Amino acid sequence: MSSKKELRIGMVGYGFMGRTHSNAYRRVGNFFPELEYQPILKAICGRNQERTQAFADQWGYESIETDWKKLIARDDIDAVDICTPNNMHAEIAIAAAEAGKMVLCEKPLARTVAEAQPMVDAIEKAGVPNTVYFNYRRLPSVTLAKQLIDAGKLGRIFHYRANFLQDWTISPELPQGGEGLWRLDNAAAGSGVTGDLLAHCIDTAMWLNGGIKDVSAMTETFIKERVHTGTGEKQEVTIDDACMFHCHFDNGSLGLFESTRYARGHKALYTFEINGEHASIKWNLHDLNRLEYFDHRDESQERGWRSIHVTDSDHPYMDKWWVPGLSIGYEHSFVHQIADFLKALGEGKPCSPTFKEAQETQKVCEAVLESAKAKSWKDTGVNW
Ligand code: SOE
Repeated sequence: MSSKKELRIGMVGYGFMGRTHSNAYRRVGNFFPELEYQPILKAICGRNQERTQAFADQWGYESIETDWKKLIARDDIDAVDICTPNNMHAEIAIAAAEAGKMVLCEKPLARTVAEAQPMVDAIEKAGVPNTVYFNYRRLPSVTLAKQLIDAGKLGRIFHYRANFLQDWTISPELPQGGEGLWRLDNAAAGSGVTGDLLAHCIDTAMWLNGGIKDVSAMTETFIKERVHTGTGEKQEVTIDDACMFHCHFDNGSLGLFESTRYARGHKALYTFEINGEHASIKWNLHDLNRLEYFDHRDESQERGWRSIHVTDSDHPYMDKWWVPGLSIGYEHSFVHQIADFLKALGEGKPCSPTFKEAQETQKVCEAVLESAKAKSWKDTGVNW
């Protein structure tokens, strides 16, 4: 019999994100044995009974629900994990918080700032532990970048550059809406690449380099009409297929961000580069165990970009995994997020990014979309 405290999870949604979160809950206890809490996969909730049961069998959930309200009403659920399309985040999160459940929500927090605000209010009123899955922060290479910046290695920061490039929506035959393709439907997603991909870049950027003050953006929708899976009819596409913006950070540095689903050849190329007075950092998701570092203070003849393989036991999180030199992957960022959530829970501390912090990212996304529409600079109102 384990001496650990149980954290009984009820998850809503079993798509791609349902798998990443479920995997993390299953792995975390094996690799972070010191944690006071052990997640228990109590229930998975989805509308289709057969497929929900199949998911439960595959991932080891004890039971299923087909109505999320019933899941939230259950006494044997401590934490609700939301993996649904974005348009359902608010209703579920608010109801879960009001029922006194902890809430872990997939990004982006909501479709708009207005939709996210009552979520933040409900969470704060209920005082329940919460977090939003901006998982890339938890890759050891990205956390190492944070440590180097916080230690002052870069000195004053001048530039922050980030891209998130994909190519999966180029075909005009691809419908919008429905399972898997709700990301193309503005009613379900709230936006296109801005909420789906740039939200990641913005979260990482503000975590590493502080608040974003104002933005100037442009967006494009390359395919103007697509068949909607719901109606079977061709309908206007209102998501942003591509978005570029530049910005000022509170610390005076300049930011440049680009995201698109039309960069042929790129599946999920998230990159960032930060240029400081003394040093620069480069990172890319396709080589996620590495961090590139250039330090101008090195001896001039030996000066150059170092490629740090972030797999040593003194690198962030890496003492938990294999032996030095052996890599980890994308899924580990989710394991680390759950580990950090459980650690914070044990210590009675918040786990960043909280709903309140994710609302700041939402504000930047909204300012970006408004700026593109108005063709003018917009203040974000961010308080980082
Ligand atoms: C979209 O293709 C997507 O799956 C995003 O929704 C995720 O947040 C991102 O991490 C990878 O790409």
